[in-house]
Amino acid sequence: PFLENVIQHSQFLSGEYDTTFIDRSPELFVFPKRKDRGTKMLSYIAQTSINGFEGLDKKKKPVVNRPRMPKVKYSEPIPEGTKQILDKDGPEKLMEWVKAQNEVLLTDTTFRDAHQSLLATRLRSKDLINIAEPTSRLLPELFSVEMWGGATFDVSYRFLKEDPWERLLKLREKMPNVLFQMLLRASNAVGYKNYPDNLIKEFVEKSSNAGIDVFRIFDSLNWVDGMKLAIESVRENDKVAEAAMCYTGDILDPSRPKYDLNYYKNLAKELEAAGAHMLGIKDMAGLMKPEAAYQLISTLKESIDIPIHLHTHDTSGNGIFTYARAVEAGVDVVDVSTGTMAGLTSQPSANSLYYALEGNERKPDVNIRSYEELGHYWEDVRKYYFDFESGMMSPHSEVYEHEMPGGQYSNLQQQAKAVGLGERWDEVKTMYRRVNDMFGDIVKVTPSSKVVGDMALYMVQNNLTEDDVYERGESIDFPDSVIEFFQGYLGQPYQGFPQELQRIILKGREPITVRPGELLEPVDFKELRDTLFHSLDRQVTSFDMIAYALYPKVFMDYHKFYEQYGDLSVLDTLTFFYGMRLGEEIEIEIEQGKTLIVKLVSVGEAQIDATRTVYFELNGQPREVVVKDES
Ligand code: 3PY
Ligand code: ZN
Repeated sequence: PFLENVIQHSQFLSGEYDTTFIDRSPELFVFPKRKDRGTKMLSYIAQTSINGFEGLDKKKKPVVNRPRMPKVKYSEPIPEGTKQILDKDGPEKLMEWVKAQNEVLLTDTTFRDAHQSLLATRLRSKDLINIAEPTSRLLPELFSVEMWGGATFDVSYRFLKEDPWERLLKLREKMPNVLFQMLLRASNAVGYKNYPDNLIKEFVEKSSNAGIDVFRIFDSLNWVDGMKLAIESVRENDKVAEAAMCYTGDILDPSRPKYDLNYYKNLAKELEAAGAHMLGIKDMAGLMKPEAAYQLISTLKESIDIPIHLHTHDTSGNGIFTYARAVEAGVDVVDVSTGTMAGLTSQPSANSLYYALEGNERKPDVNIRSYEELGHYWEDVRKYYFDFESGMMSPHSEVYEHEMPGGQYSNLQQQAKAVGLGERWDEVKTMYRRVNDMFGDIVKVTPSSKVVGDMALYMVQNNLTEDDVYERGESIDFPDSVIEFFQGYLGQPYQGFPQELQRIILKGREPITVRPGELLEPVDFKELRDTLFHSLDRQVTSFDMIAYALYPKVFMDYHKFYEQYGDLSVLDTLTFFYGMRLGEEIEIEIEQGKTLIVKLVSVGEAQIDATRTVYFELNGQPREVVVKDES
């Protein structure tokens, strides 16, 4: 293609070119990509069939039936929903509408937090997109669907080799009626550290344009100064700013006075004054006991005017009871998940809440049959992801002791196993709480929860006690995340850092007390576009630029993978994770109306250089791929 391009160029043909020709005509040197999607796909399948999927133990491909699909009349128009209210009347009017509803409204988290908390965030776009339109037709009464943000963004690139922006655009197309909600870690965006202000603004603007309506904004230390920029950016885009306070401690426990009812009341007022359209209460670990929910929501209802949206995790098994009491106290919206993706570290079940509120005038206005039918789909799809289940089998009331967020539990457990502490997991959980107390009892949610987790692992691994840290701290190399936290790079904790420990950990480094965003250089998007244009060798989108600015290595690794194997989002989930069985035939719709039929015919013996030839049929034609057997 290169020669074709250049040779046909009239100037080239006329022989009048000089050495500046390339500089003046760069468009000729952007080569159209070869359309060898079949070959790339076969290489991926061969590689995965022989060597397994990175991070998963290699095992036989499970046999799972096709997921049951709900019956839906596709010929009818999609019913209107909350999205139409926002688009027509704006966020303030939408909030008035919310307050005027008598029934408690629901946010469905199945597309985000449920799988982040149960299945290590591994749900692939394909399995979400397949059920998007049925969901929008069957549950048009939802307040919102939480389907983006939190860990889904980087896990998409890092592990699933998918573009999260494409997920958002495709879901939006299929679900035009219900508000789309995302979790935004304020100045940490969808990452694990503070980013420059102009990157946060750009992220909010582009995600608004791509389809996000409600931004749940939280700071991992409940530091309002760290949230204002994100709140303002959302307001500038005429979207809903749901500023959230993270619930930690126990307002019912007089021995834990740091985070008492007054603390939350003042924080809620501050967030309202900072421009929140709606108050989120983010109970990320599921610590809010039923009576605490009643007292907190009742107090807030008297203290602020904006609607209140409650989020919890069902780890303790008390989630429905907590919601029932919150409903009694007047909460406006609660977060639930489809029954078959609910419970344990996920959200409480929508179905259970519906029945729990039978006879109550605030029972949610949803069609329970719809929820049951959608639940069949999820029950079946969940089987694809069995290897990512955390192994938690029953409610864990010990969450009230360790206070670990639902989304962190299985993650930290994996990290513990990876450093050889699998057998000492109970000790890690206990240490997590002890570290929290050493740190002055802090809010623990991404990324502050990661700092506590890193320190707990480090202390267990090195058999350190609190006394060791205070007595021998000068000679201890603390984890980087812990040092950065005590430097103030995640912001300022409520009532400050414990000074003695800060001194020991920083070893002479100066902590900052201002907003980290004030000190960070703005991202130079123009320069970034040029850099990316040269390394991607294709048009650069704003989405690529944001992703690269957030995590350069993760994005470039994703890009390299894409170049090597093509668009894998079209592959079915079991083949993506496990490859193919001998003799198996699959269909891959690589674009609408264009399907590859792939059969795995046989696998050759390993050669001296450990390579094997994998024999396929691609649309009936024999094809071979050589891969190295890494076993
Ligand atoms: C996230 O930030 O990903 C969370 O879900 C925190 O609870
Ligand atoms: Zn959550």
